[in-house]
Amino acid sequence: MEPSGNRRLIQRRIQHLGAEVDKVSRQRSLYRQRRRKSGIPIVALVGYTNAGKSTLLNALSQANVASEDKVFTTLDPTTRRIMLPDKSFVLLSDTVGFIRKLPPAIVSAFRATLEELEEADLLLNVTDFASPHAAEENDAVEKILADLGLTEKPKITVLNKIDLLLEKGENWTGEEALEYFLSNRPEIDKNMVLVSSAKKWGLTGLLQKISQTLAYKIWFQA
Ligand SMILES: Nc1nc2c(ncn2[C@@H]2O[C@H](COP(=O)(O)OP(=O)(O)O)[C@@H](O)[C@H]2O)c(=O)[nH]1
Ligand SMILES: [Mg+2]
Repeated sequence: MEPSGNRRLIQRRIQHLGAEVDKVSRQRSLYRQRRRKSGIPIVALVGYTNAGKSTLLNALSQANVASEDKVFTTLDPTTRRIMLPDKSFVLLSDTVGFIRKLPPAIVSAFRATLEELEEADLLLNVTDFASPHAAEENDAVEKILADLGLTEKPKITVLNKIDLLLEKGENWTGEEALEYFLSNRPEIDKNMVLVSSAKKWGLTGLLQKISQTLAYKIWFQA
């Protein structure tokens, strides 16, 4: 194909993508309104792409009766209503994964979806703890959160995929695995929660932490 024809094709493709982004933005803004109206605290999953955000969302909602509530699942496919151990509810919302270098053309579309994070009451920063690049990935996530003006949001660091860091061949239970890390990895502080979304380890601890953090926030705002 001659260059000009190619260019036209690309332009049309860009226009089409632009229209798609507008449509998605409108849809998201509708979801956002409905979520706000519900008055339920919003917890948003953030993190590097592939960290396990969607797996965690599914693991938490599978183990949770509240998430079967059809009204909420049809409200927004990326948001689930979850019951905390104190029997209160939160809306848990998935987001697109962050990556280090975004092409400028993608940034604006990406930002539009991330604007939703502004309304979140709490961020769960999901990290692939088994990744050899965990530190760089976390820096990239922190930088994007700073760019979005979200450094002041309450945040829990979720260290995911701990199952991949264990000796293979041994049959670990979730409790044994958590105990092992807490006694062998002094860098893990009390604002971090260890989980394996794949094995469903540490989920109750995470829900308790969410509950505590939200209670603390409400207490200080009152
Ligand atoms: N071994 C293991 N794999 C996991 C865990 N959590 C997620 N994964 C895998 O990591 C990959 C990325 O997960 P996904 O949830 O799509 O990541 P997202 O991009 O953050 O939404 C998938 O292949 C998951 O099955 C975990 O706790 N352990
Ligand atoms: Mg995902």
